[in-house]
Amino acid sequence: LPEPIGPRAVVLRGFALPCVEGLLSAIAAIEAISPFRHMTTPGGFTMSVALTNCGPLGWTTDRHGYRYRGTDPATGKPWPAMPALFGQLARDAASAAGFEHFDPDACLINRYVPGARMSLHQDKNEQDFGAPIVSVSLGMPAIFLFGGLRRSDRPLKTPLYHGDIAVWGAEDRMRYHGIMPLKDNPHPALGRQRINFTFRKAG
Ligand code: MD3
Ligand code: FE
Repeated sequence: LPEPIGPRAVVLRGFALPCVEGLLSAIAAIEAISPFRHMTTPGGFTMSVALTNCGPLGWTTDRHGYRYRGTDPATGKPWPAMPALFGQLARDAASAAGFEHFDPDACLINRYVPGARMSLHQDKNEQDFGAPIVSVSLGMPAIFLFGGLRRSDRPLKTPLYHGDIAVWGAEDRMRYHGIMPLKDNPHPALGRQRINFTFRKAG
């Protein structure tokens, strides 16, 4: 049952559970080509979250700024292809949230360990703000911060558990959002990590 957290933002509890094994083996194949790494922000900070990407475009950050690229700066090669299972799951989740024909060209994969966090930000490096964003959570639970259109708007807090999928679009697309520092609650299958992947239409 979709849990609305905004006019066009929902959490689909457990939506990814039937395909967790397939998702984990796909991530193992992706990280063998493009390993998780800690990128540097334009402000010179090293992110506590480690990331990689799959699909035609991958989100990156360095001293020069945030941007999507067709190649992995660490390897110089294209990002690994987006597995068919990923594309299908993203489309099915978007459709369940009322966004038909979602066709992502980017999948950012974030890995959190205890203490890692993501401070409040907007996702605005994509070309197409008309498309929704679909986010899949695996492993340790996290507290998601869901704010407003201004950084100063007090955020709502909602937990994201193993297997949950969140979908955001339309008037909720530009909301500030973030993840509270992860508590150390080891997950039975994934241990001391949380993996989140977000599907976007970036190009
Ligand atoms: C709400 N990741 O990578 S996913 C990110 O759990 C990011 O790793 C978080 O924010 C994570 O940019 C949160 C949920 C999410 C993604 C995009 C959104 C929520 C969003 C865009 C607009 C509003
Ligand atoms: Fe974000």
